[in-house]
Amino acid sequence: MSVLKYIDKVLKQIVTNSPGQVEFYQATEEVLSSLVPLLERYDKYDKYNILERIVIPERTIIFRINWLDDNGNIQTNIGYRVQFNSAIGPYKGGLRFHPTVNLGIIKFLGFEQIFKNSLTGLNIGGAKGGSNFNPKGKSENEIMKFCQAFMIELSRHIGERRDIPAGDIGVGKEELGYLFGQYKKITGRFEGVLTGKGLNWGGSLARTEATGYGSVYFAEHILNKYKDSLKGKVCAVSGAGNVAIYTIEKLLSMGAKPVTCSDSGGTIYHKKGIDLETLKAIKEIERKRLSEYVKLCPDAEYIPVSKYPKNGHACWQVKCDCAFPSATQNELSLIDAKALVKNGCKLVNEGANMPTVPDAVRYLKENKIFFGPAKAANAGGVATSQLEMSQNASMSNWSFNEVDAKLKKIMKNIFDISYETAKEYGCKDDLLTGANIAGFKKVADSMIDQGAV
Ligand code: NDP
Ligand code: 2IT
Repeated sequence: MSVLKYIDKVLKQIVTNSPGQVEFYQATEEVLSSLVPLLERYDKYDKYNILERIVIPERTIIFRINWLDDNGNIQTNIGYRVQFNSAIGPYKGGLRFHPTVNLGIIKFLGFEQIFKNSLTGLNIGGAKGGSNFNPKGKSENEIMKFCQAFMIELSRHIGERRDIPAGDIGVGKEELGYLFGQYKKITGRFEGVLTGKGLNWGGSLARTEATGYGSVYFAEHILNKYKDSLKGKVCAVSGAGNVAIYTIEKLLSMGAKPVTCSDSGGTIYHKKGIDLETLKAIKEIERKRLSEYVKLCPDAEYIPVSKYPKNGHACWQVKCDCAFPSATQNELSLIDAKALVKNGCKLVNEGANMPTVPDAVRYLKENKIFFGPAKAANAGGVATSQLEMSQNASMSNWSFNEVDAKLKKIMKNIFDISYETAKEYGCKDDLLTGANIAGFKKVADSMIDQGAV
């Protein structure tokens, strides 16, 4: 069978076997279609049927979560943990709490995580989990009750050598604290079963900053390769959560000027540069809406979602040199890509998972815009999670600078392997293809080594 027919057959099987999982189709199509040069060079992946095997999770756990709200009413949510692939290490990946969460979203994230984790060069397998629970508007007590109920079931499936969840959208320090406390209560074990933990109870310095910092390090490597740098660059950033805040922090420290950020209500455009302290105060301390920003910085502009262009996002309509989508999937559309190109943007670096729609990725490529693909660009978070696991296993604590130095080295290695692999397979400068091939090859070869399990 020709390579293209093989890929097409597997993509059709996915649609048949996983009805309605559109984000999962999008993620698998992107990865599988980029593997053509690899599959043409080696027939072993076809011989051992790797494509058909790698798109099916090793285990999918779906469970009911019942918890009592502040009025004593029973609330119900759905919980997921997709343990996708353990060929190169224990399952590893975050938990997302957001009302839009469904099986297709968790599977797309888990699938991406396999290759991202492989690219870090560390021994971690791929997984993702979460719930359709909406933390917005819930009291602290309700969030704790939900996390405890979620962990009652999840605790049966995880462990420091088995599956190590972490945060993602809607899951930060507080949620991880409640989850960890409940795991310890149920199992009686104080172990590195979660990452992103509080610093007093086994967390690693620099894990909070790692995804955003790593994303900026990756963008700098791209620009350096072409004799440029972030210094003095005007940057559009979306999101106002963990990844966006620490992307903005690092951009500022590298002499760039981030001018936008956003939440689900709207976008801030601050032409003279985002005020990091104000952003942190609103989002990390007071946990309020981003619209508050203009009260404290009246020279900034707030664009509510109702004023966004049709099928577009306000963050990508501004004049900028670099764009850092750092909120959620499919947040940068073809219309946005066109606006970015028109306004002179030279680089799109994905801090979020799969933020750029496929048409927009194609358009950016046709227009020779540098592109940092999510799997590579945002891998600093999970890589630093593994550094947290290392510290937990050896009962040691590394300094911020030690962890940051390791993170920098890992991001450099990820850039190099993505760049070199693209070149080796005849797709020079196409970091998306390079990252996909490099990430896939290590996992697929390991699956072959380990036989039909
Ligand atoms: P947070 O929950 O800290 O922040 C998410 C931000 O994105 C918020 O500002 C939120 O706005 C906004 N957002 C989320 N969903 C939507 C939506 N549907 N529409 C508009 N805005 C939305 O999450 P993180 O910063 O941790 O995650 C951001 C992205 O980065 C995600 O794609 C995640 O998968 C990815 N990522 C995260 C890593 C990590 O270590 N945390 C590692 C690698 C990737 P609002 O508050 O209004 O909902
Ligand atoms: O998408 C991601 O890489 C994360 N949410 C972080 C996962 C982790 O295990 O740190």
